[in-house]
Amino acid sequence: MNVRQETQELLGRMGVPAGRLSGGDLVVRSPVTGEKIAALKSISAADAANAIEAADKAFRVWRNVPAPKRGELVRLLGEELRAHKADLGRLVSIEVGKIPSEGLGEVQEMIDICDFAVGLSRQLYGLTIATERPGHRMMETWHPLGVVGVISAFNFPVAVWSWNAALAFVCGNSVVWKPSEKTPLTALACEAIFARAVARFGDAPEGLLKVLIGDRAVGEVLVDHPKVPLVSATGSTRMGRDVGPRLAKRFARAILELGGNNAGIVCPSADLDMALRAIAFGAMGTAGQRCTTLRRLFVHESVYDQLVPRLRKAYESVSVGSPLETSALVGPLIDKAAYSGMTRALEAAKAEGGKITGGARVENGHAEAYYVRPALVEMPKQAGPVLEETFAPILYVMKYSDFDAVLADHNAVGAGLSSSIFTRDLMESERFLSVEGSDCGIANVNIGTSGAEIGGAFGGEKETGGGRESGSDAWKAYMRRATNTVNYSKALPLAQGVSFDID
Ligand code: UN1
Repeated sequence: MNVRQETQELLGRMGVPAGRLSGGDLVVRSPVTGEKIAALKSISAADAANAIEAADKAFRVWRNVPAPKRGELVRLLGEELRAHKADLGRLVSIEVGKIPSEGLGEVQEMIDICDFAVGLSRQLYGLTIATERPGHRMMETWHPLGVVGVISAFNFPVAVWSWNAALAFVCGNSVVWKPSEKTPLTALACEAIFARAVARFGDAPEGLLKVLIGDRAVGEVLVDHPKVPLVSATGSTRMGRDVGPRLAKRFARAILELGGNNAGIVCPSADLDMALRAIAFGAMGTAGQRCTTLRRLFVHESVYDQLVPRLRKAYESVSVGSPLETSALVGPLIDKAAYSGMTRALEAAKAEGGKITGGARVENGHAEAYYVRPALVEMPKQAGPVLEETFAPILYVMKYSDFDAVLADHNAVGAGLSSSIFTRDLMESERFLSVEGSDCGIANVNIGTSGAEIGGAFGGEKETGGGRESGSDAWKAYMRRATNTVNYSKALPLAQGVSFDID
């Protein structure tokens, strides 16, 4: 099987010419085999700034297009994604190493957000508000914002872009996208697919979407550019600590979607068959490389000995292998650095008394591909690496006896993205969802931490960054709100009863 050739064919079918794939400085490898599949040219800082200027020009035209008409462009984007779902899903598998159903699932998530955004394009509502003054009317108007910068991570290389872009476009904005340097090919594919939608739409301004291929320096141009009023950045907490203050310094808005250290609690009344399946997908799916991956599991002492041996068995038997050639459930890690991070965390866990099942590297005949068996680590307590996010398939399991104590442990980490509880006891589930319960942006009952639908707002608290993307009213972050007070009377009453009468 020739991965490089297949990559070229897939990209060709989606509209990316082969000439763009070679001769550049940015080497792209497939984690499936470790082989080089492209070498793209990085954009210079000056050209990145020019791209932002072009996107700003496009914004000034696009903002005047009625929102439902803007929705039509996103509807066409959804159609093009449907038409190219198989190819783009396969390319996600090649570039990220996702198993086929997850590669396709990622594209489905893009289609779903397009559908959502089309409906939203007729629902960008503001309030009307009772005023204290006679003959006056007060209302809110939501206006387009400007150029929306999107910085995306390797693990959801296209879906996260689409959550931002689909909303940004219907909200009247243009988009400048800096994809992860580990996954620029899927970004080029999206650029080409979007260009098809634009061609069918007819009169969209040039520059509505700009893709900046390059490394951190290119991302910095986007973060620091005065014509970018909002940057939505997905990645590590370390990245967010850099990006957040830079945006704050110039009073730009940030949507930060950073690390997660997501936990599940299995209570005495839990349906253990269901919990087992949810835990397996949450912890081992996507080779542990979702920001919503289940990383910590608290199991009540009364069910620990029923559940954990079954989990161990699942870890021992899960299939690990090439997502392109086998039906394995666990594909490769993204690169060597991810593998080293996993090894380091497992060593640290061992030093803290952790008992490890799995975790070894799986040879697959490619020296530069990093396949591992997912690791289940039974820990005596929550300490050391359990408190950190390691972007790899490691699940730390701990025993608990007291519900209040486990809620405290649940929340005693830096990140606050996703969480779940398995219980049939209403008081436990409601307490978990209450203000004293999970402190995360996502709190679930009897389903796992990962695999959220686009209809809800996606994001988390604390070191996860506080941003919300995708559904619900997340669109409001992509627009600016004006409060309008209109006087249709002949008098000029001042608010709060103030008098200021000039002759
Ligand atoms: C991410 O890992 O950055 O909820 C996003 C989920 C997916 C998105 C994950 N819908 O797992």
